[in-house]
Amino acid sequence: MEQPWWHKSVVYQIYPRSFADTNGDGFGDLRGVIDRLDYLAHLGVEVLWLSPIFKSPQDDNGYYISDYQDIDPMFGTLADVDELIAEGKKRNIRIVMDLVVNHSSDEHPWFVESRSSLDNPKRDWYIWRPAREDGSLPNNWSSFFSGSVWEFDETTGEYFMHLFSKKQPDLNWENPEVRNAVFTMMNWWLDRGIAGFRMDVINLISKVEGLPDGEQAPGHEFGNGFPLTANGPRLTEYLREMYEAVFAHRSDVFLTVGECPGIDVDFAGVITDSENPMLDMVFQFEHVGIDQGSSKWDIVPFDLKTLKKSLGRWQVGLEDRGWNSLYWNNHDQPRIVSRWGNDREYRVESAKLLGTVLHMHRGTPYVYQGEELGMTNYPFETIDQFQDLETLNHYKTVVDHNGDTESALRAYRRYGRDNARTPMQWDISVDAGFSRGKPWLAVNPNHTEVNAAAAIGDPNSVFHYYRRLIALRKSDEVVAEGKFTMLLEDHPSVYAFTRTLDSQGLTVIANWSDEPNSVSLDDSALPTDAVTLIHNYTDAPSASSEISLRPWEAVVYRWAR
Ligand code: TEU
Ligand code: CA
Repeated sequence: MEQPWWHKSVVYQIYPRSFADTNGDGFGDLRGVIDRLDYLAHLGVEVLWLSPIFKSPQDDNGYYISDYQDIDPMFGTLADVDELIAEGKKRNIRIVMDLVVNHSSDEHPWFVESRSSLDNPKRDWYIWRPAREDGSLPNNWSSFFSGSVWEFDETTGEYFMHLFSKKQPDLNWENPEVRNAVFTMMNWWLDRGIAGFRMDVINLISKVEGLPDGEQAPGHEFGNGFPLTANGPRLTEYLREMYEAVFAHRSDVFLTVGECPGIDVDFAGVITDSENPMLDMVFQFEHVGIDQGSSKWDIVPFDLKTLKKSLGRWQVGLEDRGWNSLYWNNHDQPRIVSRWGNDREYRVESAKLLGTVLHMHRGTPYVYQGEELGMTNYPFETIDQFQDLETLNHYKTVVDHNGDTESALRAYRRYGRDNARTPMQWDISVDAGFSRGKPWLAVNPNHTEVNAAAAIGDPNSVFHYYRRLIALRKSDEVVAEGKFTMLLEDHPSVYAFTRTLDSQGLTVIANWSDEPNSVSLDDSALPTDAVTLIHNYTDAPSASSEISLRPWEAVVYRWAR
């Protein structure tokens, strides 16, 4: 059977606000993306996922849309999008849009109408409930961004639901008019020439029946509705309906990826099963939660064995059915080389190791802007340096409850989303060539060392290493399709696995550590006549039963039997 094109492609995520600013207002724009297409083509990526560029009051930086069929003036115009699509096509780069339809902005005309009266025809387009009989909130769920999911609206005396901020009211997918409006809008975009959608929190669109209270930990003001309402009862029905209404009758040029926090591997297999099409792949969060506790701000030490267990289970679980996205970074996660690598002495080596491990898995890899340069977390110190509403809302609740602001700050420095959102580092000039105005968020001072111009000029840079990884997926069938087998599961600091396809095989060995390590592998895991395919030091250890690895050394061998 012929495999879909995106088995061999790498997706590059652009956070347009922070990518390249061409008019000096301090915000990146579409013209900036168009100007950098040659850079992206040089890297070898074939799909660009743009974080939302639609009209938005920008409360959650665009994840909060007031017109799905227009572009926010901050980013440009529809004509710019058309030009981006056309210029992309010339370079074999497809454009994928971010579809944010679990919720809209509270300034979307749909919501403005919905809140205007109890009998407005759009009333039922959102999730409205009266207070409970005792006057309490309709249920006890907490929002992702602190506080209750319910916001009281004076006009009609009822509450509306918002799983995220109160400016992000949830759409009521139970209403077929809502679904039709969304599908019509999706078709409009595809007809315009975009190549698919990344679907924001798509597994939250079907809410649990009756909206029952969630479990409430002692001393907590709210309960946790998330496990109840993620992957809800009508999700597969809605996704099938979407597939039929939008994708079924188009030729195979698009890509659909569902952002699905809290999904498990079996259900991911169901919704990405090509026999019963819904989505092409999921973007799941299990592996990026392993160093966080019950809240994302609880710091848990990183444990490589836990990471192997998680990624390994997803590799095996989707072996026969379904498909997964592979990523370390996005606009919501801290920079991977700071999180799980060593962003000081071994920044380059560990960034390459992380790229090797990820790109040699089975699935579709995602590169988040700047990851290909080994960009690091920002040296945040004080709360006024942060801009993300998630961080600021959380800080406010800590202060209101006389909590420990120092430990909260420690968590924001480590996991805060602003780490991923500092401007792209293009060159050594002031503000890294991102903007000639004042950037909306400070540029990392290390841009004098870590920047695209320097990386392109250095054949040993992280950039050129990523180029080679991306090219390998295209040229090597085993990278794209091979079966995954974990090796050395219990080793605390070496990540190793094989990929096999018929008589061909790859062996990946990565020393995830500041210390040297040596491992022994038998002939079935690594034949001694294997040759090196890619490695992150200038020379590589030759294949043998005993391999010694330097700090953060990663090597991939190729062999045939
Ligand atoms: O994120 C949804 C999501 O999975 C959250 O748990 C996310 O990890 C959040 O950042 C918590 O730290 C999506 C978008 O990627 C995010 O940027 C938006 O803020 C959110 O939806 C609401 O649209
Ligand atoms: Ca701009």
